[in-house]
Formats: sequence, structure tokens, C-alpha cells
Amino acid sequence: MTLHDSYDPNNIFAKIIKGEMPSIKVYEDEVALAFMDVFPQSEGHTLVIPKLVQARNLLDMPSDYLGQYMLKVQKVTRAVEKALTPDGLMVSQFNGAPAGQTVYHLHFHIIPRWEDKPLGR
Ligand code: DGP
Repeated sequence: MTLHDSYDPNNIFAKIIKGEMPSIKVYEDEVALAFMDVFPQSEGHTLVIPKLVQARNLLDMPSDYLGQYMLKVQKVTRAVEKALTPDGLMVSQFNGAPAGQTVYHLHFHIIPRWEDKPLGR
């Protein structure tokens, strides 16, 4: 799939929203859902996805929805920080296969980091 293909309503994260795929949910409201990444790069690696719109990535996201979604990304990041007390947190998001995107429903990675622990799966 390329950056310019249209949204696939059967992508994995759409199925997770619909309850058709299992996930370990850590936060959910009408705007966003947060769940644990199945291939964690560190302890507590969490994904936050929007529920109100079908956007493949940040480039597709209608600006009307972006603010409320980003507030949820911040809220979950703060919760992960409070729960795990890492030394730092990476918050990342990829647009298109060449950039590393593999699932085409917008998501932000929240990746806790510790000074003495390298990233790894
Ligand atoms: P990205 O490369 O930014 O598109 O990241 C997609 C992430 O989604 C990747 O870290 C692995 C994760 N992932 C893929 N399939 C599943 C799944 O079925 N369940 C969960 N929880 N995470 C998944």
C-alpha cells in the first residue's frame, strides 16, 4: 500500500475499534482508543488511535478533529509517564511505507525510555 491509497476500512486498527480483533486496551472514550502495541519496542509501548474519523495518517486527518485527538495523545502519554516513571518518552508517528508505516489508520506510538535500556522488541 502506498501513501496515496485510500483508507481501508478493514485495516487491523479499524477492526480493533469495532471489537473484531482483540487488543489490550488501556484507555477509551468517544474520541480515541489506546492499546498496547503487539510488538513493543519497550515496556509500556502504547498506541493511540482516533475513533471519530477514518484517516490513514497525519496527512489525511481533518483539522477539525486533530486538536481533540492530540489532547488524548497527550493524556495517554501523561498516564504512561505516571504509571511507569520512565526517564523519557518517545512519541512518534509515521506517514507512508518508506517512513515505516505498516498500519494505515492514524496512530501515535508512545514509547517509554530508560537511560539504561536500549530499544528492542
Ligand atoms: P507503524 O509502523 O507506525 O505503522 O506501527 C504499527 C504498529 O502496530 C507496530 O508497532 C505493530 C503494531 N501492530 C500491528 N498489528 C497489531 C495488532 O494486531 N495489534 C496490536 N495491538 N498492535 C499491532
